[in-house]
Amino acid sequence: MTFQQVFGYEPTVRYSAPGRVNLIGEHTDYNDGYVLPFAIDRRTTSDIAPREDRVIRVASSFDPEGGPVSLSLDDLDPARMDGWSAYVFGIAWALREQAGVDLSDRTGFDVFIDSQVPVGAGLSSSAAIECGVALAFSDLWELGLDRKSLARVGQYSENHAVGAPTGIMDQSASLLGEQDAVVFLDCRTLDTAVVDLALEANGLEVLVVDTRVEHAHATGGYKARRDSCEHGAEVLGVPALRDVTVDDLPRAQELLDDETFRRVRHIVTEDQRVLDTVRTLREQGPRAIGELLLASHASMRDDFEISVPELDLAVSTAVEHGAVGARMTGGGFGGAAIALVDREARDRIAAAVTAAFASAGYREPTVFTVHAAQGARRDA
Ligand code: GAF
Repeated sequence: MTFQQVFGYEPTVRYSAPGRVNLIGEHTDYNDGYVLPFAIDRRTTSDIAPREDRVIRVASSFDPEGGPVSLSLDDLDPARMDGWSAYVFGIAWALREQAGVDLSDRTGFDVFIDSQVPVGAGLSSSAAIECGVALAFSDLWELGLDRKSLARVGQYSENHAVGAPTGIMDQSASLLGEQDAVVFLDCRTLDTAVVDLALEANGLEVLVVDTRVEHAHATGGYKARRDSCEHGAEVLGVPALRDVTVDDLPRAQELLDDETFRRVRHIVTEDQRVLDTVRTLREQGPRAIGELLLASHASMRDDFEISVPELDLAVSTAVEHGAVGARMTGGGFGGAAIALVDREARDRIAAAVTAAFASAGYREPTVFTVHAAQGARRDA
């Protein structure tokens, strides 16, 4: 399906934004910590044409109902948004609520979304929609918002219109990503540095194993982890777990119950692993980060308890067959793992993971490579 087929005329602009893979730094974003994601070469496009009235109409290639769904700028309210269209309407609403944009004399748009980012795989298909739409609305309404402000708008929409209590990593990666580089983000200040990944020069690739175990962050475990972290910070008397260091952990263990302590230990050690990964990438290159990736996975499996057997199997099989390192990526409870592999070992490792899933009786995973790509942009 296309914009033309749904709306009966041609769009005037096309924007696109990528999904993301997080190299390391999981669940640290809402703890004011550090993350190291990159935007991937799988994008979501938004074909758009301005309208003369105040209506926004949205349709997508993945909507089984076919659409379009309409909402007037006069009726923007999360209570009136549901399903995937909330990712689009929510951006207009968040521009008003979070960024303070006056929408009272604006006109609407027809929007058609098409996604190459697999939905539910933990690769931020939601941020890819939000960020392309946020950049487009900001440009078309001539708001002049910078990309960090748009990331905050996207996160606000995700939190309050979609209802998922996520941090700011995914929107930042989708908006700030650059080719062949990772985005080192301090989630407290939103200071960023682009760090060279240099995979090609080192003969390496990133393999994604989508376990096809679907996760959802609007419910369940994600929020429970966030609550534990907030509880831990409160008992330790700090604004956020970012303010706890590895040296503080023995004292934290005395003050916290066992489960909260393990959640806290994951965040504190993961923040340190992000800093160590940035330093290692800069000083030694990507071949030297394998142990850090593995330690991150172990911490998510044992302390934060957000892995699933399929992710553990993907990681252990990739490493047994020669991956430099591997870990689950994203929020957990399903989704995808990444493996850093030699280019020539890629097909062998992918086949080994697929075979291990078959032997274990798991659903066949989808395995593919990703490259670090440019963030949201106008394409046409
Ligand atoms: C999801 C969230 F959207 C991010 O904000 C982040 O917390 C991540 O899970 C875990 O690192 O992708």
